[in-house]
Amino acid sequence: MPTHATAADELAAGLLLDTPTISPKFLYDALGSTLFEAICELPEYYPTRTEAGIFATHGAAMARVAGSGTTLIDLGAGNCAKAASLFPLLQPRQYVAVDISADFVTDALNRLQQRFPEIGMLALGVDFSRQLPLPDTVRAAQRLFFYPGSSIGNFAPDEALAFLQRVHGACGDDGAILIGIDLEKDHAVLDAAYDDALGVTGAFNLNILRHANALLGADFDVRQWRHEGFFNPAMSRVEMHLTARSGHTVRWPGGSRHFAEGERIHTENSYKYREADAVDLLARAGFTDAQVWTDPERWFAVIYARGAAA
Ligand code: AVJ
Repeated sequence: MPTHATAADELAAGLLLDTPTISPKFLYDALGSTLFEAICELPEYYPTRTEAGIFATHGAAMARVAGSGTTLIDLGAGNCAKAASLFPLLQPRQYVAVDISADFVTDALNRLQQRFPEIGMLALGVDFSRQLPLPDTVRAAQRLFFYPGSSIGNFAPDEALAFLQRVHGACGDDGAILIGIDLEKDHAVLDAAYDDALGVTGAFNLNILRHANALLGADFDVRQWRHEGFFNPAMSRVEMHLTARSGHTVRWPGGSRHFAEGERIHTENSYKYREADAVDLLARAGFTDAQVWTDPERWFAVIYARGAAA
């Protein structure tokens, strides 16, 4: 997408593809972000609590290899809670919260600054999935890029590599990455995590249509659509789709599309890695000396890797 394309242009272009598509970034309007927080509370959605368990068990070991006084750069900081829970162990010198929505982050950061007055704090509102422009106010020394939650899973593997190469480029000689990556596992566990009994993930997925209505002026009727979320083993990814319950036409200013009964809109991929493939991906991006921490079931990995050999 050219950078001047508006959200409306991007949505319309996606809906007119042979495989109609809406980017997962449109899942996160205000309601969508709240629904995602609810997903993280579901018994079926293991990633958030499994990763939190790994930080709780191995956070001190991570802090030892990272060293104190880092420039902690949080990619997709949101409410800054994950990074903040590591402050007492990591003792960063500066905390840089990067998120698409600068407003949201700024509020969270102001509250955090009261609790940790000794840490320099900076909020940056950028879509870092496209580029990673860091202003001079971000310290160059000891950069530690923090990318938890398996957000990397939304990228296809080639995009993930390009993204990690960009992060590596911003690392300098003494920089590093601390990344959370969801691992391949029993398919039934994956299916349940993305198609939960309460239907919260379904509501989260369907809400993308309300967001598209708001941004594009489309007339999606949520009741005409059904959620699907399942693991695709051939692609090693969970896919989310919305499936038309009956044939109908969706209209928006300047366009329309007819959907046949059963036709799908692809809304998300969430790639799952084998531990060795995750380490290999980091190595191909230029990182070295990877250290991996996992949970007892090996469902999720937190990996620390250096920008250059120590
Ligand atoms: C925020 C992209 C890591 O892929 O598990 C949760 C989003 N989608 N349930 C994920 C999501 C459906 C989540 N990420």
